[in-house]
Amino acid sequence: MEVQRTLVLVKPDGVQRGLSGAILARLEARGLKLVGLKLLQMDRELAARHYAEHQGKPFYKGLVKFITSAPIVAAVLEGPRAVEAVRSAMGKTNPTEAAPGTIRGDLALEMGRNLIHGSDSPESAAREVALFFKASELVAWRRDADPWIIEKP
Ligand code: IDP
Ligand code: MG
Repeated sequence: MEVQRTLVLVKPDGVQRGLSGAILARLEARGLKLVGLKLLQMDRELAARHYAEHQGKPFYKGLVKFITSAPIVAAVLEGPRAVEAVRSAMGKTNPTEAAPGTIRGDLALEMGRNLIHGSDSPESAAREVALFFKASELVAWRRDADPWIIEKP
């Protein structure tokens, strides 16, 4: 199984609502391994680079205003097919369409307040991880529980 790294952001609504720990706990409990973690407030430049694919869309200005409005928690998670594992745990972009049991489906109501970002492909993940973390801030570590989570660690 392909081991991947993916970028997760607990967005400003998640931090302001005190849900950073609850959101990360769900991903950790699933078996994903933390290899990077920080609290920061995004500036407009970082927001523009992170959301470059959405520039020009009707929701773009509001999205940048929102994502820069308060601190976020940035995390890099590692595991087999981590990109897809995080995306499925997040649920659909529009929380009212996100399945119960997903982070958005359980904890959010609106598209513009959907709590979490997760990279949508391994290529996006590589680009996005590099936006938020220096190589020296990522920690490669051996987790003792790995054989109980991953068949061939
Ligand atoms: P994703 O976060 O599920 O990957 P994207 O389509 O990449 O969804 O959109 C990025 C973010 O932009 C969404 O998470 C959401 O916060 C916001 N967004 C996307 N579409 C809309 C919209 O139609 N209205 C308001 N906000 C939107
Ligand atoms: Mg996206």
